[in-house]
Amino acid sequence: MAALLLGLLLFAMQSPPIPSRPVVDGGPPFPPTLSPTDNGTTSHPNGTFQQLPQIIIIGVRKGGTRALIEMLSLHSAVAAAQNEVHFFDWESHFQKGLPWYLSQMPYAFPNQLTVEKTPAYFTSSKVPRRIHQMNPDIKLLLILRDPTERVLSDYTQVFYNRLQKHKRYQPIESVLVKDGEINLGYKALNRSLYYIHMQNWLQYLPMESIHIVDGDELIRDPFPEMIKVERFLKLEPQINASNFYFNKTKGFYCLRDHGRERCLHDSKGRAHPHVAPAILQKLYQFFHEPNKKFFELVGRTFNWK
Ligand SMILES: *[C@@H]1O[C@H](CO)[C@@H](O)[C@H](O)[C@H]1NC(C)=O
Ligand SMILES: *[C@@H]1O[C@H](CO)[C@@H](O)[C@H](O)[C@H]1NC(C)=O
Ligand SMILES: *[C@@H]1O[C@H](CO)[C@@H](O)[C@H](O)[C@H]1NC(C)=O
Ligand SMILES: *[C@@H]1O[C@H](CO)[C@@H](O)[C@H](O)[C@H]1NC(C)=O
Ligand SMILES: CC(=O)N[C@H]1CO[C@H](CO)[C@@H](O)[C@@H]1O
Repeated sequence: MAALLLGLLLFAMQSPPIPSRPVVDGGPPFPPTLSPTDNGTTSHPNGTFQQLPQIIIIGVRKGGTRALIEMLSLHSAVAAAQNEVHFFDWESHFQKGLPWYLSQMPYAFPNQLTVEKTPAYFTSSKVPRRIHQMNPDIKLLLILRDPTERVLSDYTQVFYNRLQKHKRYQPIESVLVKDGEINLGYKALNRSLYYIHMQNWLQYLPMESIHIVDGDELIRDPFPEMIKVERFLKLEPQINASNFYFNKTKGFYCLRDHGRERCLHDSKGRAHPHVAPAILQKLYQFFHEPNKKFFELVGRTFNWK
């Protein structure tokens, strides 16, 4: 009973999502917020309760968000939502308001932080203002990979999805290049223009609230990247090297959690399509300037080609 009451008390303390500060640009009003009597879905006799996330993994698509949330879940003070919630980017979800968002959250113990991941948030222009409005002190994790690699992964995912549904698909070269030039209309290309999206986030949230995880490093050697994540989130150091082991068949790391071993879904390690070296070269060149702008914006460089 004490645990239940504590849970409710903590919920009451953490729930006010109504920003005390004025909205930055006076956008449309926020949909229905939580009322103090709204306890229905928030507590459970086993001492757990639902809370709005204190941490959101905002992207990027194909950056390694699934790996990141799985690795973060190794920490006992983290409760992670299973599915991608798409609250801030899908209008039909957003209009249901924060009570609905809350109902999508995992049951957490009072000492746990809640995290959800929706990779589409990073590139959706409406999302930064909405997240800031819910909680200006939110902590964001953004996992990025080499923009060219990311485009190829993005294409590969769409390609397999269409293949499965027996739909037509275009060869990669014809979506990447139009009339001999890089095709700016290709959406996957835009998603890799990180600085454009980052500028939008930084209008609403300070860099101190956003930790960038190096997705290429996380794949190569997850442990050091996860130490940085723990530190950023001010979590007690708990994740350790024995939580990871290299699977030679797969060619990447799998997780060991209290003796339980698990690897990510096979789609996560798919080979990319072959791209003509000349086009690949063009792509690397194309991202050179945008990458530089991104490094300046975030005050940090990445080992991208
Ligand atoms: C507590 O109850 C919730 C709601 O039924 C359930 O989802 C969760 O798994 C339970 N947690 C534990 C640790 O028993
Ligand atoms: C890329 O996306 C951003 C944000 O959605 C948009 O403002 C911009 O016009 C797009 N650029 C191109 C070249 O499509
Ligand atoms: C690493 O963490 C696991 C729990 O996830 C624990 O059982 C183990 O003792 C830890 N190992 C070291 C070397 O701290
Ligand atoms: C390593 O990966 C292979 C291929 O996906 C899989 O069959 C096997 O179970 C994995 N082994 C371990 C110990 O994770
Ligand atoms: C523990 C607690 O206060 N539960 C209340 C939550 O709200 C419903 C009505 O909406 C009450 O019936 C519960 O007693």
